[in-house]
Amino acid sequence: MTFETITHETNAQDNDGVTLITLNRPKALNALSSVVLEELIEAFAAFEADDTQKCAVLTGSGEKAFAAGADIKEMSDKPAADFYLDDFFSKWTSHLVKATRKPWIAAVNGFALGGGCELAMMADFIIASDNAKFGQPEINLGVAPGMGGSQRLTRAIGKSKAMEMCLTGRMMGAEEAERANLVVRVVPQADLLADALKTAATIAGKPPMAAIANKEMVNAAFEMTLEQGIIIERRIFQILTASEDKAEGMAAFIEKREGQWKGR
Ligand code: DAK
Repeated sequence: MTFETITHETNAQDNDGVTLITLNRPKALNALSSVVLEELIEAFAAFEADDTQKCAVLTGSGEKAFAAGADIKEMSDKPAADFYLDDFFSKWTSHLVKATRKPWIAAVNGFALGGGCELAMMADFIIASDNAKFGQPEINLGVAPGMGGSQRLTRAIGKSKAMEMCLTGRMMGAEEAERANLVVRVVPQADLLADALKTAATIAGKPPMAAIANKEMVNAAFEMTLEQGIIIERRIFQILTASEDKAEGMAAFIEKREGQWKGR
């Protein structure tokens, strides 16, 4: 697929079922304009619809930024009524997250600020380069997070740190982000994409329906009580026991061979 502000590549390495989506406005530090928004939604819809693609990686082009936030130049003279009437950012906060049930990873290479941090947190998990910097600096512009940052950051790193970051606008470096559980791990910048693609390929090699189910279960932990979440987990587990991949997976284990997945 061809886009203006992002690139979209299926089977990023060796027909591996991994889609690579790259924010591609490096001169503007991959700022998230409304065109980027529309194109990302389209790219994620294509990923979801393509049965050959099992896991995606989202990253930023250039060495400086994953995304330095929503496009300030585009927003600067937009009337408040338009923000309200267009329900600005609703497409990001609800649409994009629900656009795919398949797993996807954010590979954060440099600044992930404002909407960039919020976009990364929409991923199933984040792998960061050693120069990554996360922040919600919207307060410096007289606004506040508008794509879920106050909620997802708080759930990820706890109230104290999230509150301090939102109120001061300070950036958090990669090591601190790992200590705070915002990211899975930190790798040298030169290794980031390879690490993320390899991780995605590992996931893409798992039984696809079980991957979707595992994602759904973990996400349920953020939406419901422990008791409700445990019921959801048990029900999904029980459904998976009826799948062809469960029969294949257990047979493959007993026969000491690799499983051949059908995704059903
Ligand atoms: N938007 C547009 N352009 C950006 C940008 C952004 N967010 N960030 C950087 N750029 C552009 C710069 O303008 C510059 O372009 P030229 O001047 O060369 O044309 C180019 O990228 C390189 O940036 P710098 O020259 O500034 O590079 P430095 O290395 O000196 O600094 C920086 C890097 C990341 C520290 C700095 O660029 C920076 O502070 N950027 C802004 C970071 C930021 O504030 N992000 C949050 C954006 S606000 C809501 C409405 C709005 C929002 C929320 C809710 N509601 C209605 C509900 C706000 C959301 C946001 O994300």
